[in-house]
Order: sequence, then C-alpha cells, then structure tokens
Amino acid sequence: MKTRLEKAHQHFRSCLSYSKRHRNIPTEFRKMKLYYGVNACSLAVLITALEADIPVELVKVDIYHSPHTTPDGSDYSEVNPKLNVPILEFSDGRRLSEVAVQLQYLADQEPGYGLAPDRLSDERYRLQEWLNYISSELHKSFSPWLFHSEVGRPAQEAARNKIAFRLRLVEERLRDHQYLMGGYTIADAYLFTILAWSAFAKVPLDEFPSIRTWQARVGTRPAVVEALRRHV
Ligand SMILES: N[C@@H](CCC(=O)N[C@@H](CS)C(=O)NCC(=O)O)C(=O)O
Repeated sequence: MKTRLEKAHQHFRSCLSYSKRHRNIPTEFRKMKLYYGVNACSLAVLITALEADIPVELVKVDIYHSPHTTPDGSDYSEVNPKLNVPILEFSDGRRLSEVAVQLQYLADQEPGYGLAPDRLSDERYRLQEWLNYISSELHKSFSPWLFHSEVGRPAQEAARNKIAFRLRLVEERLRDHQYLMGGYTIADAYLFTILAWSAFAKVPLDEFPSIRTWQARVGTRPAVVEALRRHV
C-alpha cells in the first residue's frame, strides 16, 4: 500500500514527465495545415485536432472537380500525389497522409487527452483494429456513392449490403459500450465521420439503435460541433 505522500510524489512525477514530453515537441510540429474537402473524411482529423487542442490551419481542396485544386488555384497533386484528402502538413514542409495514421499522430502529440491508449499497450492494438476496420471495411465501401456514382445501382446495392453486415458488429459493440473502446477515442471520431454519409448514401441506420444513440452522443461533443461548423 502506498502512503498518501508516496501517491502525491508519484502524481507530481507523472505531471512533470507529462509537461517535459509536452515541452519536447518542437513548436514547428505544432503548427500544421490540414488540407480538407467538404463532406470528406478530413472531418475526423479536424475533430481530433480540436479534441487535443492542437491548432491547425485549414486549406480547402476542391475534390469534386479534376484536377483537384486549392483556393489559390494550385494543383493539389503537388501536395498529395495520391490525390485525396486529408493531408497534414508540418511547418517544415513534411506531409502525412492516411486518416488512421494522422489521427494517431495527433492523439500522440497530446497523450493527456486520452484520445488513444499508450503506444505498445494491448489496448493500442485494439484501437488499431477498429481504425483499420473503419478504414478498409467501412470508409472505402462508401466511396462508390460519394465519388463514383457512375458505378451504377447493382454495385451500390452490393456495397450497401456489405456495409449493413459490417455495421452489425459495431452495433453489438455499442450495445454495452458508450464508445468503441469504452471511453471516447479517435476511433469514434473516424466512425462518426464515415457514418455521417449514411443519409446521403442511403444506408438506413434504423436497424442499429445503439449506433444511433452513440451518434447522438458523439455529435454533441464540443469538438465535434465546432469541427462541423468549420469543415465547410
Ligand atoms: N486512404 C485514404 C483515403 C482518403 C479518401 O478516401 N479521401 C477522399 C475523401 S473522404 C478523397 O479525397 N476523395 C477524392 C478523390 O479520391 O479524388 C485515407 O485514409 O486518408
């Protein structure tokens, strides 16, 4: 059993090491640009930056016309040869792509906010399991309707059925968990962003009451409300 004094010392030491970690982050890494697209998955990254109190400058990309351009008319392919958003750009010019990676990057800059479990912990791998599932099984299944309606109805219907099947697993999880990992994490920001497309993509969520309750819960978080306001 630890005495109260020992506990106080332990708390003090952990505060010190937190603020040391915080100080060690070079300031240039803390001023980032976020290239985003209206109604795009970049919303998850903005939500997370706001949750973690990390300032980002927003740069809108017109992803609905080819070539994709930024507000000054520049060709976005020079920023991201993958031609998609989001991109996080650091002030030294380095860039990071892929939502699931960007979310973890931001969460790791400010571990005190608890947006992701500690790196190397078992829980971190559980989080990555969700991030990967959202990215590969859900996010990309929505794309045929959002960006490629020319694929036609049969392809759309097949994707809808796949999404419904994959959401059953999410529904089960949320039946007895407030958030995907128990407490709120970046996986919730990502899933919330993808499921915001369900009305537009005509993916009914009526058979998923727990998902709908969770959506309402996530949707009232101040960072989410603010991100929705800015991500236009
Ligand atoms: N694998 C990428 C996919 C990003 C992605 O699909 N972005 C979409 C918006 S949600 C996009 O920019 N689409 C425009 C295009 O591909 O031309 C990631 O996870 O960041």
